[in-house]
Amino acid sequence: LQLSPMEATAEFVVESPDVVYGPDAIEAQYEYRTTCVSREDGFLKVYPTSTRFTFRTARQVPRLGVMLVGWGGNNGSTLTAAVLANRLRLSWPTRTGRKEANYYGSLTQAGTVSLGLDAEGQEVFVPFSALLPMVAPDDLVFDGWDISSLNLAEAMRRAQVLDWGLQEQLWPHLEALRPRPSVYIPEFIAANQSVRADNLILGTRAQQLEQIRRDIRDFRSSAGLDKVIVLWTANTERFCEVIPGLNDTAENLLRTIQLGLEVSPSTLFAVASILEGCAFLNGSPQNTLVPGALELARQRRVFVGGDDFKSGQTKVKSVLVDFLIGSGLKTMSIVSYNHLGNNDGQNLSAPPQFRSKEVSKSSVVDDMVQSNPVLYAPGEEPDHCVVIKYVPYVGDSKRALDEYTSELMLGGTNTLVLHNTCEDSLLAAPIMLDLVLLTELCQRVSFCTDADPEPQGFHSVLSLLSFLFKAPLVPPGSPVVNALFRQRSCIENILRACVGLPPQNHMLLEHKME
Ligand code: NAI
Ligand code: DG6
Repeated sequence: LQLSPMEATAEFVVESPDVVYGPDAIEAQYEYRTTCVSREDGFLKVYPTSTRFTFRTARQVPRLGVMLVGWGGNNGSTLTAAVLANRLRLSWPTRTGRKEANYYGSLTQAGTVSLGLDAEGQEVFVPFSALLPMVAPDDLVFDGWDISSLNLAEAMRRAQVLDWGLQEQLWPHLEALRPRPSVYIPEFIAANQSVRADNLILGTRAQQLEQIRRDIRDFRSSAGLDKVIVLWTANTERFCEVIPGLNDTAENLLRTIQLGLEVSPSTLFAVASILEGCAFLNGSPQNTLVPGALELARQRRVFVGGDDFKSGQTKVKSVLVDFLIGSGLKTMSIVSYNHLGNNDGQNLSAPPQFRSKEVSKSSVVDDMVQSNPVLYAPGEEPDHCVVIKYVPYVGDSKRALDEYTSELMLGGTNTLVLHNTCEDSLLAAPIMLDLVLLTELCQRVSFCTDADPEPQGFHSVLSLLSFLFKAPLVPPGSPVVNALFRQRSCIENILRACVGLPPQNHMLLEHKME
């Protein structure tokens, strides 16, 4: 039997004097080579630079708990079901044959990286998850909150995402899981959501904050966890106004909560998580992480990430427009229609919630346009239109139709039309998984440079997660990258750096010589 390189081995060690595998940590010396550009006398001067980093990655993988806000929604119930189905190695009959549980759609679980060339000059691939010690998704422990009291089995049935044969097997395992009561402030989500709001934390904003914090502590201790990560996958809220004195600084935001002034439920959850030292990730488009929340995260050295899972249409857009503009074609119009019939679609049928989604879906080509001053004059950008309609019959099976029109040379026009149909939650769930696994890994990485030997972690705004978000949050002053494969390379190359491997350069010079 001829084993492919991937089948033969998934584990590897880096044999280098720059990499030390200690009992507690992997330590790698790494030369970060980049360039610095300066504008001098109307001329661009480019200076190659090099900085020596030491990366340290703790090897001990913790027992990790994940708390989902919106646990009983389509994404929340689907992710929980997916992990259980994998843990239990479930299979079930469908009209096209038996299916087995897997983690398709997850970068860490189903993606691979090339380690280099073997003696025959062929690339050797390993699973992404083999790059560094990561929590195994089957070992995750779930808990969470929902304004709807249905248990997770009933929530799975309401979502109508999974095949019946799988639902039946999962039912007894999910039935015992019941979302904790949550914070419902009707003006932040669509009025059509009020019918499911029967599981609520009452009291003042300050009391609600304290209850969420108690919930996190209770989960951590009752499940015997080392760490908890909180992920917002509840309904899209309307944007909240950023107002000086209200939510612009950590101090003002905490005072606002104490005084019971306006704060969104998602921001309350973010503040509670940060105060409990738990990373908080925002899977919806609204501006949960207001400046005050970002400052609090920085003060407490807690990771935050957002916004809005990048799952389907936007993911394709961040590849396609990169391809078009990267190839020198001038994209002039992008029109994206969606229709879907799940509860997310119903909530988005209200204008303020749609507006949040429209903003995050529309921002995703900015970096590609700005990267090409040959094609676009300053301030010039393609027309970009986003439409979302609620069509109950199609349920979670979202339809996305896109039209891209670009200018070719000599007055030509190129129009591309795409139609994508898929279960929205089956795209989102593996992304949620990657978010928590990568965030947890980043919590175990520290680094220092020769110039600054004091070990530090990544910035509290974890922009390494950009691959997984439509509107990536980045530290102040940092460029926002939307192009999908630049985002993927960022994750891959930083993880490679942690084991002393050079960035993936795709040059394959070995094969370009006689
Ligand atoms: P869903 O509507 O099925 O689930 C949301 C859940 O949140 C519901 O069970 C609802 O009762 C609950 N909820 C609402 N307000 C809450 C609160 N304050 N506290 C606790 N629970 C609350 O929606 P779905 O499909 O699961 O999507 C969840 C979020 O993820 C939405 O904001 C959606 O826009 C976003 N998203 C979804 C993507 C996908 O592909 N499915 C991709 C990108 C973002
Ligand atoms: C309508 O587009 C509903 C939305 O919640 C999307 O399904 C979700 O944001 C996924 O969007 P995309 O563009 O990543 O497929």
